Amino acid sequence: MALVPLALPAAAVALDPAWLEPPAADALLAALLDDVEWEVHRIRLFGRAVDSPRRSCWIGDPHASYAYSGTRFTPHEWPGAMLPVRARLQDELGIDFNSVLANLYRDGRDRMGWHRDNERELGSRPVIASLSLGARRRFVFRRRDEPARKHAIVLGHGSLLLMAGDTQAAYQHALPATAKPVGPRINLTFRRIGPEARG
Ligand SMILES: [Mn+2]
Repeated sequence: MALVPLALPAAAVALDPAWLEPPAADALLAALLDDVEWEVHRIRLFGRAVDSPRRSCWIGDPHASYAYSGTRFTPHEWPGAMLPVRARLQDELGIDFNSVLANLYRDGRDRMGWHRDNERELGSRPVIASLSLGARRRFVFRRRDEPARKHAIVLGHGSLLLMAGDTQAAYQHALPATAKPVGPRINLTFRRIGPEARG
């Protein structure tokens, strides 16, 4: 398969529904369920700190630290199972991703509300490569200047979603809860943290 651009005006989004073959995706999902230290992150919502409604882990090179709701996070070490994915992304996209926010949606109740991936360390036009493993879930975009119009896609096992250009500037995204009985989903969002965040 290959990355196919989505028709989202003012954004740069592309999807490869089968970036990883099912056996490779199965193996990576099983490894990461075991190997990642899944934590509850505190996030800011309307100015208040609340528990994020999913499990997460911040992973990256030692210098790729990250300020988040006033706290500076030192990244966890790369699990071995992620290294071939990082190398392949570098090879195919020419981007040296130095960090990953890994997210675990344990079942259909875990979710993420409307937000943008717009932390200052990412720069103004970040490239984010998002690999999905496990349960198929709906992922929704809405334009910030036209929030009533939503664009939903389905992110399945082994799919790769690329968000670049003005996607974060122009759109919010969300992963809604679902009442369907679904198993766990892991989402690896590869990012490049800029030098302004180092130190
Ligand atoms: Mn996000």
